[in-house]
Amino acid sequence: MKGSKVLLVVVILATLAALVGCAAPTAAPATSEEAAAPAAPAEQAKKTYKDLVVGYAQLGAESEWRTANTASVQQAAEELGVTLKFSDAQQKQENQIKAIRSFIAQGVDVIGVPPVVTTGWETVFQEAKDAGIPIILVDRRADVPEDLYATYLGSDFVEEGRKAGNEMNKLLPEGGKIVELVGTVGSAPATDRFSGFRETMNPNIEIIDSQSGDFTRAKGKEVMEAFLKKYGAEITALYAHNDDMALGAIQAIEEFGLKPGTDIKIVSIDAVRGAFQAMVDGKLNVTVECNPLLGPQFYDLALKVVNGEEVPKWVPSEESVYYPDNAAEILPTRQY
Ligand code: GZL
Repeated sequence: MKGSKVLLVVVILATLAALVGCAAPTAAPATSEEAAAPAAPAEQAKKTYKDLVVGYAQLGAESEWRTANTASVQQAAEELGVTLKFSDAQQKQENQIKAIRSFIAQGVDVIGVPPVVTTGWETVFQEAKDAGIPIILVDRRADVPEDLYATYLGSDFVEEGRKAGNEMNKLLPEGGKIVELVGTVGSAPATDRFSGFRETMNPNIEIIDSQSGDFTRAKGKEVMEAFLKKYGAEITALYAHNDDMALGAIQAIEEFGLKPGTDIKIVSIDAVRGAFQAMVDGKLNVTVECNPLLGPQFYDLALKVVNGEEVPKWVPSEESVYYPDNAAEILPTRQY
């Protein structure tokens, strides 16, 4: 009897336990892996400017435009509290590539680069991608697959060339023979300004010579001296791919004994302060703006890219065209 009573008590207790939830768990016990798995990570904390680390592989210091671009990038970093690692490649691609590799090794969040020429970037951009560091093309484009850079912030150089061609047509309604100072060979601005100009230039204008002045004042003067020696007063106008080369050419034209802006009309690009002063002095006839003040826009894009936000593949700069008639009034307002 006793045994049966004990059994009855056990059955009653087991039933009670089940009813008050003390029952053995129905789910299978956690495996060691599941038990060790960390909680789902909270949403990755978004970076702010203050904890953003940026590498900028500047191409050089060849022109007033580049100086202004560097100042804009450095000043905006300071104002925003961004940690900027900056390098100057003295217009040598191998130095820009070294700088990018150094930024990768330092583990920056994002790299900005104005490629000195359009080719030769695929390997190092792939290294950055493999390291999970986005590349932002600033100022100049590179001929690489679109998955190797996050976005391009810069001008439409072909449109700048078209504008310059239209301005040359206005200066030479009867046509004429012109010479051309080309920018750095192989660079996006030189290639595009070359082709854009030829899209709009009137057929009564003949380009009798075209040489590279590498975007510098010194080289622009040197090449213009050679043009003047060869063609002299046959030259009715000059198309310069940037103001620095135009300012060098102006010196050469004066030393040759001709009047820049009158005997030889000049169309240039950038709209730096030196160009406005030359227009005030009657030595330059027009300058097509190319905006170097890209610092604030660059960091805005950098933060968005690092935080995984969508950005357009190309963010074009807003630009205008300037003439002598109001150059004196505008000059004091120019930031570069
Ligand atoms: C254009 C820039 C060019 C300028 C030159 O965006 O890359 O390089 O026109 C500069 O003055 O040297």
